[in-house]
Amino acid sequence: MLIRRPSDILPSEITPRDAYLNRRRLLAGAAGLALAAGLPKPSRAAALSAVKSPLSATDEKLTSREDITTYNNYYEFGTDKASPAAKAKTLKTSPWTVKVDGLVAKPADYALEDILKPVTLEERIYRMRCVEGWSMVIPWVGFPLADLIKRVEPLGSAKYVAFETAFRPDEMPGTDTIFPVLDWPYVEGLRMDEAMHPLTILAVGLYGETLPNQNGAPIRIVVPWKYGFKGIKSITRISFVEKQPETAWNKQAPDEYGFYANVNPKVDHPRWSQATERRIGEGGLFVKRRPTLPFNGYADQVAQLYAGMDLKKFY
Ligand SMILES: Nc1nc2c(c(=O)[nH]1)N[C@H]1C(S)=C(S)[C@@H](COP(=O)(O)O)O[C@H]1N2
Ligand SMILES: [Mo]
Repeated sequence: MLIRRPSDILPSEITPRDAYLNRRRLLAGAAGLALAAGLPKPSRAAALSAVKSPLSATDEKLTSREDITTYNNYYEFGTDKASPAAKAKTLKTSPWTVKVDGLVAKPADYALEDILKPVTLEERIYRMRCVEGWSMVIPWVGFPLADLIKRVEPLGSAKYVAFETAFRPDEMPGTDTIFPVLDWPYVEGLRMDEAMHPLTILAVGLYGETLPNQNGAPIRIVVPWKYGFKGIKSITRISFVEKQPETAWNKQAPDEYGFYANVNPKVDHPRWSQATERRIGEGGLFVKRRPTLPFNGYADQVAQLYAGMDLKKFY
């Protein structure tokens, strides 16, 4: 996206957030009227109440809601950036259960409502960096993954957490192809200490509302110091395991995508540099790329997790 599209210039970029949310409420009212008039009901997000987290990166301008929800990677709905927004509506996100299994004292199929019941939702504004070289600043709504992990009581033998996305060809047109792009279901994993880190969250919303399907509704991982592909969407299974689990991108191209996927400007992707990034929404041909920061700017909080590891080897 080298040329600034007119849709990049949105009220959300030029009005304070409260005014923006009020405008959305007015629009929601208008949708109600449309319903009363017998028009089809647009599928819409629900408001979430969340407390502001001190772990937010608050110094940077938020990426617009429009960009966050229309420039996506969600290969189950196609490989181009616009496909998920156009196609992900078919995913049925309610009812939703997450299977928790493996080396854990309380394995079960947990209904999403039960996962969320005891949780205090937080707004976490995070810098996000995709391995492709673009970045965004996203106001997520979620809660620490550690909260859920503690509740299900992993055994001492559990060293990693493995995640799986729903695999429903009927609802996911990008998976129903002759030559699969990825080996479905999409899978990811974290080392236990990464999963327990306070910055690692399960996100259920953004911009104060439930997640749009294209962003991984109803529940997805967000790990802000790692490349975006670790942020697995629409999770249906969380397994506690002893050995390092397989990950979707590592299986697809092991030389290009490692298990760790820590944002590292010094380790280039085999086909391009990782030294800089383009902030989505900062359009125009002549806008300078930003330098990419080690651990995406979260080094103070997370670098000690990797003390003594050769991060060129464990990329
Ligand atoms: N199930 C699933 N999860 C996924 C992906 C995907 O294709 N399928 N893409 C990943 C990649 S490469 C990125 S950059 C982020 C993008 O998240 P966003 O669209 O909410 O910004 O989702 C990640 N999670
Ligand atoms: Mo990505």
